[in-house]
Amino acid sequence: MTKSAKILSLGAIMPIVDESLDANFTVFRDTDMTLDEIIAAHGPEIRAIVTRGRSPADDALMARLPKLELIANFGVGYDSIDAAAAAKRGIVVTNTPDVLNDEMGDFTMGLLLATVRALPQAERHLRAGHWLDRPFPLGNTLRGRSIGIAGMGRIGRVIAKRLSGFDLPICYHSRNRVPDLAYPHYPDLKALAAAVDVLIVVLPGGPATRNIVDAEILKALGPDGILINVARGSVVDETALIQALRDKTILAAGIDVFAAEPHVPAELIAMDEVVLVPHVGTATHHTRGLMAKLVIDNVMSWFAGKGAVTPVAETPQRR
Ligand code: 8YV
Repeated sequence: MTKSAKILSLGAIMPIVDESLDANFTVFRDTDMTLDEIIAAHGPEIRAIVTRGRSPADDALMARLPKLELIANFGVGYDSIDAAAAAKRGIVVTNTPDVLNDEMGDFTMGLLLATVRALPQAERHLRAGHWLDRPFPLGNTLRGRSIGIAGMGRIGRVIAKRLSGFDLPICYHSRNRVPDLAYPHYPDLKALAAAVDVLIVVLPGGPATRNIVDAEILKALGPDGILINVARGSVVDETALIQALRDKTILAAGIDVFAAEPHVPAELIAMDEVVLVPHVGTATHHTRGLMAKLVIDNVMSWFAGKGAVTPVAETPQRR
């Protein structure tokens, strides 16, 4: 173990991660001093970045850290990290896959049901005392709907498994058909949107999927359509979504992730037919604890000379 290794920590992650890193390494945090100050004083010696993905770990940052070997991301989605640039520089990127799949499956069912059955709105009705005057109006149902999942990776599969208990037709979009999945596959996202009336988005973020759910996809989803986004805010064109909700091009939306978190467009906040939650898909003690452990395991294993535990596909090598 290289106890003296210097690590840059980007964003507040979890106390357990901080404690573990502090016990084993020299850690500089952008929550204590500015990134420029850290790099000016220690840039040439920093060997790892630990990040929660709020600020970019791009090629420009990597270029300023000549000894960088490892970028450990707290989260399965690593769209804030330029993994291709890391690969070119021989830097290994790790994420936290699998440990959050079930949590995301549970959460997505919750957001779906909350949105379709207007549970937050019903609760607001009760809390405001309106029940004393009038019943909560009849609303939408999941019955008779078909569900499309955009993105059939590890989380998509768990979502499909959960949904299979709902007795509704399921189909999915992904670049390639998943060989062991019997659900109808749509290589074209627009065709999937046109075929279903609930679209659950679980695609990875990044340039390849930026605004992929645009006005055209929402139009294809149609006036009875419900959009659920548990992926990344960048995947949905927020302006188009606001317009589609206003024009009743789609019926409703349940959104966990936003383009400029923690900022949420005022137009969405003003709309009663959307359910908005603050990127809480994995936000439980249980799952965030597992994610934290995996981040620590990656860093410890790396500096013990045993390689990364969960390197991402772009950087499979173990230096
Ligand atoms: C976390 C996530 O909210 O895993 C992901 O990709 O988006 C979430 O689990 C996030 O990584 C923590 O900042």
